[in-house]
Amino acid sequence: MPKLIFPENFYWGAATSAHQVEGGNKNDWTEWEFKNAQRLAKSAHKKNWPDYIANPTNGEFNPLQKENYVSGWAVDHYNRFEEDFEIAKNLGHNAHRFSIEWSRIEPEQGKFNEKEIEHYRKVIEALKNRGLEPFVTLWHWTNPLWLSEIGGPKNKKFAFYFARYAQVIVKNFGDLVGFWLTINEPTSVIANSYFRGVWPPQEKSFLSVWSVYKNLAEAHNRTYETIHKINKEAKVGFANILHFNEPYNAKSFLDLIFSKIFHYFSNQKFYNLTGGKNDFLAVNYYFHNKIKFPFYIKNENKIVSDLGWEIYPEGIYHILKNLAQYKLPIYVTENGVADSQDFLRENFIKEHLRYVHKAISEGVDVRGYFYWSLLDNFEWDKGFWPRFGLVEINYKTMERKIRQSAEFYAQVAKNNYL
Ligand code: IFM
Repeated sequence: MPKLIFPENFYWGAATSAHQVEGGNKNDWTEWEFKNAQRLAKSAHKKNWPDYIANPTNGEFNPLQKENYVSGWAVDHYNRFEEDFEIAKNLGHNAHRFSIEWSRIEPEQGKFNEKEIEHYRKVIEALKNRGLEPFVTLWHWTNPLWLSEIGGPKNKKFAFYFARYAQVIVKNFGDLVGFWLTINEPTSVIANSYFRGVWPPQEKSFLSVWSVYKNLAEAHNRTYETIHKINKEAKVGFANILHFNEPYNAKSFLDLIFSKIFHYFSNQKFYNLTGGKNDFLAVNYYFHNKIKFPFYIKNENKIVSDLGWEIYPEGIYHILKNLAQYKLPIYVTENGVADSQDFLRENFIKEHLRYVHKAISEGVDVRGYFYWSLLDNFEWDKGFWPRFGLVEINYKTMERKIRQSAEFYAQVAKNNYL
């Protein structure tokens, strides 16, 4: 393969989110985990798990244990962020995406915790001191308890509360942060929390779906203005999970129509609601869907992750090509694989980057790539067993071990070529 050189000043990094790595949080997810861990472990018994997942050799979390489903101390990143950023720096990263935990900053409505603000200042400084550009997410799904008690993102005043919290953050860190992501993957929350009813607050309601689309978009739009009032130079966007959707049978009218409807709701609608208030586009890419009427998503690929997710690197190319129409800089803010054995990860990264490069070579303005995730972490309702990290975590000792695929990615990042 010829050398694939990436643009100058390309950002190479990895991403995390507060609830998944910090540990010691107290929010709507932690409450839900305590109430649902037993049920989740019980329903895992209905599945046939490969031995390496049901009985991991290190004796750590498996899907059949209820402890797997409680985030608890997560990977103790709250206390070990310096160590983790040192690893990222040594792996050649020059950027890092992380999120601020709203429930720490505003544990009671309208009362902002100076100590936690100070904590995140240290986090941001720790990145900057190591030459890592911070990409800061303001909402990666978790809500303070006072907010979830009044409906979370369903509450009509959600946008007001969110912009108020964002203002506090940006006033404090506006001098240090150039890239802000308001909302992470709005459609993941809409689909899983309000349509399929599998995440808190486990609703299945079209009315809720509708109001959450509206309120999250309004939260983004208000916050876009708020951030720019404080810092004109700041770049603001939201992280959109984009699926590459195709009809299962291209000749079937119904498959075609349904794939277009699915595409609209999963990829397009939220963007339209933000009405151009984006300084860049942030793409999280994981899925290729073949849509078969009635709404059946067929996954045919033989190579799948530990979570059974299809690996389809070409999809990222089609998505990036499609985004070129908006004429905005693009960052891939998540792309990763659950692979506890580290069998697939190197090739996963290589192939996705090959397609990112193809898009760039055809004129698409992609300026960065963030692997999901820097560390193994708490994968929401699946718990700890899926392992996405470049760095393996021993959950008993919290020891960090760099995976071989991380060394491969480090070479790409250091060389700026594949
Ligand atoms: O772990 C999640 C992350 O929080 C959001 N994007 C997808 C990842 C993998 O499921």
